[in-house]
Order: sequence, then structure tokens, then C-alpha cells
Amino acid sequence: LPEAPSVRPGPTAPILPPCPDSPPGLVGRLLIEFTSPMPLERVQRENPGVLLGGRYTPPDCTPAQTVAVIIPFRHREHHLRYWLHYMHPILRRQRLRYGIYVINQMGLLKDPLSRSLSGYSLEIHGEDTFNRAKLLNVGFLEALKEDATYDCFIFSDVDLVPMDDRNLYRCGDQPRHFAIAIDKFGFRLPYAGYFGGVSGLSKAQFLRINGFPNEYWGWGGEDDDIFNRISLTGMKISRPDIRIGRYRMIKHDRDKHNEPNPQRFTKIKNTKLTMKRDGIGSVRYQVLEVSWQPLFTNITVDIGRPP
Ligand code: UDH
Repeated sequence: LPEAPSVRPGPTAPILPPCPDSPPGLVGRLLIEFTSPMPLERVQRENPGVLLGGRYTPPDCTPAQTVAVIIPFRHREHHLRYWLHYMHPILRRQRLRYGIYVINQMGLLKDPLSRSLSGYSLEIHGEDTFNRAKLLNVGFLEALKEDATYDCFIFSDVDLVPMDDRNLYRCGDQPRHFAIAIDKFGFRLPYAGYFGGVSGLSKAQFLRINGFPNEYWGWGGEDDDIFNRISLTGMKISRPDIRIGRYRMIKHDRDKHNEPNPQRFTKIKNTKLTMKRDGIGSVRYQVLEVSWQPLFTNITVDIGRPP
């Protein structure tokens, strides 16, 4: 198997000072729009410092954390191009050492008659019900397989871009909610316990809540379950200032095979009972392909289907 690209400095690299708590090159408010076309070649050209797989390490300082950004994904290529266009420069200005992981949900049809080595036929049936939280669990494990030093995990929807680069994508002593003022919700938190869109947990915080639930198929509820897990383990959500946590969401219609999950209301009442058995300790999936693209690592996975 080819080896994952590394961003670690070699043995002869100079010792750099720690990165400052408040990065000096931030610009504050940003103009974010999704109207002009965004070819991937352009994004690549504009981000020459990003290494294969979407890895980056600041050239002039040593960051305190190594951040894995995990994106749940299916059929949103044009959103991903905007996301990469805006996020790489922001994360760079924030002086982060990071890697971008796109976790792409796809199913393969198991075919006992297939002659292929893996026992799977090439017929793809990528259209099982979407499962955002399970994909995020997969991202956590797969990122750590590539680089065991990841100690901060940012989970970001592909259609959300921060409007202010002072919204720092790093982890603190409590789980962090970043996307608190989205344009779609009138730049307000839709409800007090909202934890959707973009969130961040240190490795220790993530393990403490047994990761995310695997059993929320379709749209909705999984973010509330994560909020419950955090509260039930005695942690508190930390959030940026409302003037800084502003986001633009790329407008889109509801995706196929991600219909609202009617079971979500009952499920979120039972987090206390389910979180011990359902989480990072029980996630089952199969990696179909890992490919190191110039601006991100694409991990295609079969996570199964609802029971
Ligand atoms: N996602 C995909 N592909 C899918 C479904 C979801 O990539 O088919 C990912 C993507 O990262 C997305 C995230 O999961 O940002 C959350 O899913 P979502 O965007 O469907 O959720 P959201 O609450 O929208 O943003 C719900 C549908 C709103 C329809 C409004 C019509 N006016």
C-alpha cells in the first residue's frame, strides 16, 4: 500500500518558535459569495503551499495542535470547490497544522459470483440513506490511521464557510461549536442546544462521549444527540462571539436519500441509554478507496444501510 503523505518536519529541520495564540495575519470579516464558477485548477494554483492530501504545516512556527478537518460528503462536488477555495487560505492564516478529509458515502453491491479480488462487483449503488454522524466517526478513525498525532477534530458540513477568520478552527478545554450565526437562520442560533454545521472536539473529548451515534439515518437529530452526549458527560459547549461566528451556507435543495428521519425525536430522548453501546467503539464500515488529491484526502466508504 502507498504510504500517506507526511507534513512532519525532517530531522534536520530548524526548531521553530510556538505559533502565537492570536495569529498576526488575520483579516477579520470576509466577503463570501458563491456565484462565480470555481474550477479546482484555480483553487490548486492559488494554494501552492498545500501538500498532497490537503495537508499543511506553517513554515514559520510550531502549532500547539494538529487538526483534522472532517467533511461528510456525497455528490456535492461544486460545494467542495467553494469550501476548499475559502478554507485553505483561512486555515493557513490561522497558523494551523491540518489535514482535510472528505468522507464520501458510497455502497458496493456484494456479489458472490464476482470474480474480483475483493469479492465485490464493480456495480456501485451509492444511494443508501445518508448518515452524517457515522461518516464523521469514520473520519475520526481514518484520519488517525494516517497520522496518529491528530489531537483536534473539526467536523464541517461542506456547504458552510465562515465569514470571519477570527473564528479559529482549533480545540479548547470544552467542545466547541463554531457555526452559531448562519445566514440561513438569520445569523442567530436557531435554538439554545444547537450543535450542527461546524463543531470541534479534542481527541480526548471525542472519546469521552464515545464519539458520535451511528444509528441516525437520514436528515436530522444526530447533532442533538451529540449535544446530549456532551451534556451527559458533564462538559459544556464553548462558542465564539456572535459577531464572529457568522457563516454563509451555500443554497441547495434537499438531497435525495437524505429525507428527514421520523425516528429522530424518539431517538434523541434516549441518548443516555444508547450512547454507551452506539458510538466510536461500535462503528462498522469498509473503506473502498483512499485517494490523496492535491487539496484534500478523499476516503470513499461503505457504511451500510439502515436496518
Ligand atoms: N451531505 C452531502 N450529501 C448529501 C447529504 C448531505 O454531502 O446528499 C453532507 C454535506 O456536507 C451537508 C451535510 O451533509 O452540508 C448536512 O446535510 P444538509 O446540507 O442536507 O443539511 P441542511 O440542514 O439542509 O444544511 C437540509 C435541507 C434543506 C433544504 C432546504 C430547501 N430550501
